[in-house]
Amino acid sequence: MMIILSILLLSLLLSFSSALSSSSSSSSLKGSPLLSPLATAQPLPGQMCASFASTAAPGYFALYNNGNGATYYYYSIDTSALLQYCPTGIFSYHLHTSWTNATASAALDPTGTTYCSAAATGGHYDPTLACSSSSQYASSPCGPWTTNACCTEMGRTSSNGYTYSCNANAYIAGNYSACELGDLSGKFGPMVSLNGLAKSLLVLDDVIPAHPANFMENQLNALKWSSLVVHCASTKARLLCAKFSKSDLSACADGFTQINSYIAQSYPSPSPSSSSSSSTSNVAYDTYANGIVITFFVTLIFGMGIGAGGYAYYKFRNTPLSFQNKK
Ligand SMILES: [Cu+2]
Repeated sequence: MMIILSILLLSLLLSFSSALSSSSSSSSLKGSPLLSPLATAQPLPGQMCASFASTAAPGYFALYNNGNGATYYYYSIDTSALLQYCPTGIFSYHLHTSWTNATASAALDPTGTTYCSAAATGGHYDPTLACSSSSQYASSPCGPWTTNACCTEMGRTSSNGYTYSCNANAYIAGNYSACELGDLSGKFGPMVSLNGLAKSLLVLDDVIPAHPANFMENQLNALKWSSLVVHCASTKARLLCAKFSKSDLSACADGFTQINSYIAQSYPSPSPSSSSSSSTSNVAYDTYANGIVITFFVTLIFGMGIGAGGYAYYKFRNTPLSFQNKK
């Protein structure tokens, strides 16, 4: 009997030591890949930045596509140099289809005829044919049509009784198809200059954004999106423009911090992609993993106890009565 108890005790000790080593190794394996994107400042695949740092209206427009269908925007632009050209201080802004400037990545263009012109930055990115008068397809054919503009062929022109009705209230309420994908001020409301600064009051959370696969840097072709153009809302004059970049993100660092903070607060559950996981979700993962390990070994020890009891009972039943009486 003493030999059996010694073997049981030894096996219990071995299972405890393996429990400790496996739980510590599992938590380190869980922790490191989830924490590494937070520890290093590597650009995330969906991050893009339109930097106005080189212009008289310095600032940035940060864009982050999370790869799961949502895109977030955050901007901050010193608008004091724009007010002389747009005294209302109210600006519209859009994703445009082109960026053909070889010498500049951004420009303040008071006449709107050089860097930000239609020839240089194209029209609004509009693959769903919402067709404002500034749509890329307001003047270009598409699909099977080769002569007339696509919006004309679709009957989406004012002369045909069509009204472009995109506005922020309707967009938030779910009327997504009313807006061109690139009409960001239509979706979220205009940029407003306060004391010479136009800044996001909130991170803008776009559920029907421009597709990242249709982004192309330095694009000459009018089918994709490449740039951000800021207009005076009352005159539509193209005052400020910049190309988006995937590689030069430094000007947008504060914007990405704001966006990451918003995502962590608004969507705290762990994401399938490790890139947007927060430290809170790591704690949840590790607690969950440790819970499984502890439950497993408690069950194992309980099962071994029942087994040992059953074996002792079996031995007792099968021991001759004469031996039992001697003990
Ligand atoms: Cu525009």
